[in-house]
Amino acid sequence: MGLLGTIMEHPEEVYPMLKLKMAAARISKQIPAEEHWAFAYTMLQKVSRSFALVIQQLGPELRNAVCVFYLILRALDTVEDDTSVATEVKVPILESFYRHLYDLNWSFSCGTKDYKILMDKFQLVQTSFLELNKDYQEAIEEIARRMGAGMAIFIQKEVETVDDYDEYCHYVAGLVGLGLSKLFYVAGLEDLASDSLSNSMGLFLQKTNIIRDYLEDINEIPKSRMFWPREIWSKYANKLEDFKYEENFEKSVQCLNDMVTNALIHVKDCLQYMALLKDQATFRFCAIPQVMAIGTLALCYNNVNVFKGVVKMRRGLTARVIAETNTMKDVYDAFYELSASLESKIEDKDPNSSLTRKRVEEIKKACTASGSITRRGKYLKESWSIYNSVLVSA
Ligand code: IN0
Repeated sequence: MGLLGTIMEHPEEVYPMLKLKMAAARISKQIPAEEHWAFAYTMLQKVSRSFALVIQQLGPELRNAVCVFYLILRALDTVEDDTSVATEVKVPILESFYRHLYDLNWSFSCGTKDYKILMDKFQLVQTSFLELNKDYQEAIEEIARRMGAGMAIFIQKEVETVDDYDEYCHYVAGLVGLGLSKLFYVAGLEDLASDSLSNSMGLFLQKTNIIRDYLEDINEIPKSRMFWPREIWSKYANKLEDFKYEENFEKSVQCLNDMVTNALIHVKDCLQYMALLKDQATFRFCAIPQVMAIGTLALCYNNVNVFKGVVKMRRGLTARVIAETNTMKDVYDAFYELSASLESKIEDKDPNSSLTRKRVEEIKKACTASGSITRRGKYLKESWSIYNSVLVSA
């Protein structure tokens, strides 16, 4: 939707969108002078626009550590994702990646577009990494080591069971949660969160991405990479590809709803993790992606468009989440309303309807038990309607 469309149909999104645009413009002018830090912050903006903005709001020391951590994880991801690199080459690189962080002569060219630039100029990321305090370096190194080892395992193995699915998501996202909790602790801003809650934060985000990206991942060239566990999809089809064909859409949506119901398991832990945060900037940094995730799940639930294109929240809605997620009360409001919106889409004929209802009720209860919900209904106004989402054809 263009600006004119937003003004006409969602006027309440106009101010947050302008605010976001201005913040983005301000930040793009604040690029540091030194070449390696300039590269790090420019890359960050290229690979993740709205996330870059939230990172920029962290204090300077933590901001540098998180920026470097993010780019190192993106580099690992680029190696893992590049289907044109042979397994025999890829596995040892993933396993030894953490050691190369200290070796300025190391490089490995792969990926495409911005990710190829990231890999080709990785030396600049390493130079930034080497300027961080030792405690930050050690935390990042440990996560890169464990994640690389886990990715190497799953290069050679499919996601069969729900346990495999949780294990894969632990390596690529749960460990990010453990690493970030450690960085917040080292910065002196937060108590050290438990591994289990930190892990859940990552799992909830990653499962949401895996659900939303079904079509993009299945159509991946030269070879599709799939993360939906066989234990779930085999209840609805013989092959995972079958879901993209119109004649199977009824089963496709049932499987989708099963996957969403599985992701909802993590919400209670995520709320608990966020409730324990003390620093305002750290809180926003953690909470914004979480609110986006529950919004995306509500949007994807029972939505056949997941199998026809990429289902995304409107840009204006994203701008509102960024502007209006400031306190734990905002988070409870958002989770309450967005899970209620998901609940309104549950149909009795869905094979998992009672389980989905039970999980949504638990989330709503966790939100109201906090006693801080006052403006109930805010998200249910027509303006927050998640149905007017963007459907980008894949
Ligand atoms: C992230 C996470 C992230 C942020 C804050 C706290 C976290 C706690 C535990 C685990 C992850 C946490 O957030 C980003 C969000 C992001 O990149 N959003 C994209 C939108 C999109 O659709 O991709 C954007 O462009 O804004 C995230 O998704 N991941 C991530 C990666 C590194 C770091 Cl340091 C933090 C990726 C993933 C796989 C979910 C962990």
